[in-house]
Amino acid sequence: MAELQIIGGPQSNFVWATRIFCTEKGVPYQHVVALPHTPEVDAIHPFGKIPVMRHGDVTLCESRAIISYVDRSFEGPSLMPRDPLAAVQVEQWISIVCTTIDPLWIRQYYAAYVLAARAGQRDPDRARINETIPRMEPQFAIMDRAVAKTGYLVGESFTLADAYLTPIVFYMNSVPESAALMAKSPHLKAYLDRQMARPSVQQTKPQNLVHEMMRR
Ligand SMILES: N[C@@H](CCC(=O)N[C@@H](CS)C(=O)NCC(=O)O)C(=O)O
Repeated sequence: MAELQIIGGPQSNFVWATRIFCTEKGVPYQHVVALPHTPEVDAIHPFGKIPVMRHGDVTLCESRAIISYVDRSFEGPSLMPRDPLAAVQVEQWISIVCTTIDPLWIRQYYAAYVLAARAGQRDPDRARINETIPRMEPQFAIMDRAVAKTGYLVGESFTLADAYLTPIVFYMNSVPESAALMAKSPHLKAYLDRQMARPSVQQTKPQNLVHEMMRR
């Protein structure tokens, strides 16, 4: 069978979620490091976003489609529950993470750190952070409650919804203002500690994180 390639920078939370999934499923893959809007990515994603995937003649973009392809094409455990209601609850949380959590926590807030690190600046855009944190605070309370009961988003075990949320929460714990929100969210902090202990999460954890770059 052709080699599966997952293409994208390891720091991307969507690339990380995809790699967590492949690792949990036990599917071998080559991780090809490429940034958004580079030729190998633009050849597959019409808007140049990562991750993208290549498997023989098959190319795909968008993490959820890539994960679905891998899940349907390879043997191995799925991160989707068999129970129909639990399965759609996983889809519901993936959608919330992608359409509500990621845009504010990562694209708006954490991006202030990413942009500063890329520009070689020691300090992130303070106005952007000050505007964003008050809007994140109620969302932290909601996500704290969401994982309070079982330590997972759905049911009592790790699902694809957790593969999507874990990288984001990891980044939130790594920079000061969101780490302060994490300190006020004990269930979310315990959730992070639990998921970070998983071998699939450890094996795929990116190096060269922006908060480390900015401390240099
Ligand atoms: N819905 C996409 C989101 C992918 C995404 O936003 N990736 C980011 C990196 S984490 C990216 O490529 N950003 C570049 C851009 O938006 O132009 C997916 O699930 O794959």
